[in-house]
Amino acid sequence: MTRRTFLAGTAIAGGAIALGPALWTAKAMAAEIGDGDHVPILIIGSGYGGSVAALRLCQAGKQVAMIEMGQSWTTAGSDGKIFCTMLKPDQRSYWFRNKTDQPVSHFLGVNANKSISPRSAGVLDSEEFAATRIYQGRGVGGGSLVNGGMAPLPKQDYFQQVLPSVDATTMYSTYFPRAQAALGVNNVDEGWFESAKCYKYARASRRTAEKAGFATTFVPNVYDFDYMRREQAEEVPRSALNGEVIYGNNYGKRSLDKTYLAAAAATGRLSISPLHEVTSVTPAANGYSVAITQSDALGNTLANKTVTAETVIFAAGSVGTSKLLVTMKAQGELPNLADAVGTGWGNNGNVMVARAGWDLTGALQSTIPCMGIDNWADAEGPVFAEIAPFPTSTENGVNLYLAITDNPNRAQFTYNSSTGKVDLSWQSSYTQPSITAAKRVFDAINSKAGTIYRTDLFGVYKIWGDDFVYHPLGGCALGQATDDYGRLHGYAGLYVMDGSLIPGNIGVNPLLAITALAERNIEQIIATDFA
Ligand code: FAE
Repeated sequence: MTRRTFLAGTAIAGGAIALGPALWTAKAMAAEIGDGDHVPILIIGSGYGGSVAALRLCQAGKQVAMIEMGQSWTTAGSDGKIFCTMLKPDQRSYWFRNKTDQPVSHFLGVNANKSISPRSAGVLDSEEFAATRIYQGRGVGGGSLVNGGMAPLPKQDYFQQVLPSVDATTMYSTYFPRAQAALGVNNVDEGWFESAKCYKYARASRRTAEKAGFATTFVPNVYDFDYMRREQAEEVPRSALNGEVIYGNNYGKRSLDKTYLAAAAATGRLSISPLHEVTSVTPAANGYSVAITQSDALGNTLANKTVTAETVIFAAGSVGTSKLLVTMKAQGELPNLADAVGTGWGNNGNVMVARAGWDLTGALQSTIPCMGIDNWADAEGPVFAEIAPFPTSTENGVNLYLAITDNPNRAQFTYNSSTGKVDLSWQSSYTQPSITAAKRVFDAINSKAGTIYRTDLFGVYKIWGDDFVYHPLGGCALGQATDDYGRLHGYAGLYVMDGSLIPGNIGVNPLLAITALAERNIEQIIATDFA
């Protein structure tokens, strides 16, 4: 067994992290769906919502077929690694692009994007809409493959405000702890953090934030902090300390393929079909007819398949699920879907910004953030700002932040019959409330620290990274487009189970909330609809 397959074998049993062979997952992927198949349960997408549903249904004795448009990410490239680094992006990095589309697109005002070839099914998609780009993971494991792994608990009163029909007390006593255990959420050793070379950047940002009177907080993560400690001690191959994250981590990260999906596959009841994209779902005599296109990694169509399923769970993410459902409704395939389908989309108030500090931030930076500035209690502009790395492997003095704000603006997905695509009504000006709130924090920090905003990272003379999103949420809000557990109105057997259920904002990085909400919903659905 190679190191990678060993690491890939981290699995969960009854909530606790255990180790097991990755062969389980590999076997699940070998049993891909065939044209004409009839399956009891089909799940579209293998991110957080889909993986939770798959595990709990498999554990309840159900046979589950999971369909994923991205790759399985189990085969090493010519460099012996599954994923490429951020400093040396190649065809594994982006979803069908000739050039990288980095969130931090410039350095010293010069466009830092690089050519990549051939165009292929890379792990990170930056999907373009009229006024924003939405970053999403593509592959078995969805966003867990590319994200920073930050897993903070939402503030309970804000959670209750966003999802009033959900009993927050039970969420915080039962489903959040269940999700944390199953995801392998852990905390950085605070003593180690204080002297860790790789977190010099976080300590520098903490110092300036605290000088300006802002509180900072450690943020839990799914990356194995003990592994990171050993990376720094040069005992194990480096990942977070080798510029790996948004194009995948080769080691250390407990992505879904190593947790929920490995455990689901271990039941023997899960099949996963990678590089299969669902294009339509329509009612049929024995449930729903699902059209699927199978492609190779270069995008060539290998097969068009039609299968039937008694139950279909949409877990294609906020964008993927919304796109499918608004298209099916507009084309008259699922006409009885609620009018709320496609509405209420938000960007979790995301905006990025950087300061040119005086403090050294370190040549060695962990790509995995572990600290945030918490100014959420500011009624005039709540902000939770992740202290982000900027790992260029040289000292660059950049203090980078991803601010999450309480932006009230919402957009709608609509099917455009002339292009055959789905549009999103988000406008550039909608990000202004996020900038205004973030300025309250970073103007104060700059003023106290005698520093300035960097204007060279998001374009030429551009301060705010305000035209892209890491945290798409909503489009199929719980209690509006669905009932209070994700059942789609108008169609028995159709469910939604992903970030599209959360209407636009959750106040912190969303992976834990998406996972816990899915745990809550699938438990109820199994108890009532599959009894
Ligand atoms: P998601 O994980 O996106 O999974 C949906 C899956 O469905 C994907 O694998 C798609 O490829 C697949 N799919 C879509 N359409 C189809 C189709 N038609 N047919 C078949 N498959 C399809 O959905 N969140 C945090 O909480 N902490 C972080 O530190 C963090 N960092 C991030 C960094 C980056 C660069 C990015 C892009 C995101 C980050 N996020 C973070 C956001 C987080 O990953 C995201 O909210 C969740 O992954 C969303 O989970 P879902 O289950 O909704």
